[in-house]
Amino acid sequence: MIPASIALARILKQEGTEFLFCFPTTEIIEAAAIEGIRVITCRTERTVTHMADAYTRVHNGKRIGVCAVQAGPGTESAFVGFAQAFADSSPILMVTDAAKRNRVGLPSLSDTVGNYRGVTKWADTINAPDRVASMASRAFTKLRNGRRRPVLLELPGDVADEQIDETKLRYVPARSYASAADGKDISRAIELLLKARKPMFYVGQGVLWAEAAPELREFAELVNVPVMTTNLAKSVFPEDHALSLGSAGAEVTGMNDHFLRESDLVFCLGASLTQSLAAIAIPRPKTIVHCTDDAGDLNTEYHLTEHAVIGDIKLVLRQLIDEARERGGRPDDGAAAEIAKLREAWLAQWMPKLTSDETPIGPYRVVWDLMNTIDRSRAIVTHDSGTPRSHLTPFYSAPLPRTFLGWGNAHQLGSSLPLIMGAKMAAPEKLAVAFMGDAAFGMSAMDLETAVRENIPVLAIVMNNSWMSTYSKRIPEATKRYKVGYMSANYTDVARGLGCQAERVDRPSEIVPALKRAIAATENGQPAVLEVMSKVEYSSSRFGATGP
Ligand SMILES: Cc1ncc(C[n+]2csc(CCOP(=O)(O)OP(=O)(O)O)c2C)c(N)n1
Ligand SMILES: [Mg+2]
Repeated sequence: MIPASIALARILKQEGTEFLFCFPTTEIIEAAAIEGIRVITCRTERTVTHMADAYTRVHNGKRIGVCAVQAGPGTESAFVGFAQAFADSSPILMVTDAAKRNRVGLPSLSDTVGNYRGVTKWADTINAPDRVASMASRAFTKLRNGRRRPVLLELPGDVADEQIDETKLRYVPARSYASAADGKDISRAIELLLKARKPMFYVGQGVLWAEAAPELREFAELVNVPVMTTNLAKSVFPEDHALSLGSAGAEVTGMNDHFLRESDLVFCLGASLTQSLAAIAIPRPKTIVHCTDDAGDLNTEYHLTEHAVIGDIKLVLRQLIDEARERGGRPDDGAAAEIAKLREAWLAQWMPKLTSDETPIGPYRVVWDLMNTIDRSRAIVTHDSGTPRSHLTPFYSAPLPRTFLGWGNAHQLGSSLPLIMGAKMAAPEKLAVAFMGDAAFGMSAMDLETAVRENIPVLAIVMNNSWMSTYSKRIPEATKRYKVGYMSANYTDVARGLGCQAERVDRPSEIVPALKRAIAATENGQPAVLEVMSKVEYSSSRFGATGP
């Protein structure tokens, strides 16, 4: 006989759980430790959920990030991370406790399941020990199939302690299933593509989750169509490829702006077409072909979608390739040459900022130096909210899938540090970099201590402009009278106090050497912080016609 909590921990192991991201306490923490799952304690529940989120993303959902916090204060504090994982469609699992059976429904207790309904695909209570296996199976089936979204399971303390017969505990890990599309829909999609005057691909993160980057590339090259990705999908198509238009969220590359305006057909692959800071709106009128695995995405942001293809995007891409090849592909209409010219003109316009020697240091110079110093094919780089996202995402060129972590339909300030920590847990061999502002740092920096304690050697680049520059223009009176948005500290001292290697740089010439020392520290197992004394930089690569 074994307690129900041990049974659940064994099931988690069968589902491939290596780590339990947690803040004490709830019964599954002790059970997981007994069963040999490494338990990682963070400083806040928000970090717990963000780490699980990025861990899942980097594994493309093949391994699920699992977290555990206490019901009540813990689940209320973890809500932030769930809201973000839900908005970005990232499947994570939370296991928490709940009221004992003889106290269910009392008004003093928080209704976790009720509160989490809006940020989970499924939230429920394991209310009897013999339901552990069936409810865990249902949870992992939902996490691995259909729309990817978080799940919460409550394991109340009294249920957790009840004994079950382990010989009767049979568990088969949940797998995912994929269906191809209707052949008629594929034919029509290719017909529209082949007769378009100037088509473009609008690629969403579904292609990343389906691990369909090779098929995407094959299709783009076969039909000679330029490829735009959303920020969430950034890195799924090599951004140094001749057909790459780069990414487009709130900020847009010059190439994307041009094609979004000029194209007659926007052919969407693995995108929900949600408009947000992480995914740009499509200017209308325009013909839209929408390939998604979720029919619920259709005619949501855009009504009058011309045509849709419903199916798993990896299988759909293969069907599209076969159909297009049968029809002889699509001739080269000079798209690559046009993109090259547009890229050159756009970069020429930004090069003075990207290579600026000014002080305080301009953020674009940091982006440029970072890009040209690190081995981007062996890194994962992510941005925070605010102007760091604006400065980094359009210009950073990501060469391989998941070398960049775009996020942010809910764009929680301060997420980049816990996200990059979770990413590093999933891919310890990669250099893991978060690019963040000073206000963002204030929201999550205490978890650098977690990074030090748990040996998660990430690098945080903190742009210290002593300001929430994002909003300073919108609150001039509040700023003048009450200094709203102004904040100042020595973050290098803070980071050193938490056990990191840390340096503050004032001059542009110091960036690269300091970056190299920080990277060396991470390679020796120590988390690092590079604090850049930076100017407030308002300009960003936004365009009226295609901006949010
Ligand atoms: C939790 C949360 N609260 C508020 C916001 C709104 N917000 C977005 S950016 C920002 C200020 C960012 O300041 P900082 O990190 O210093 O970056 P900067 O814009 O100065 O480069 C705020 C308050 C948010 N995204 N998340
Ligand atoms: Mg700032």
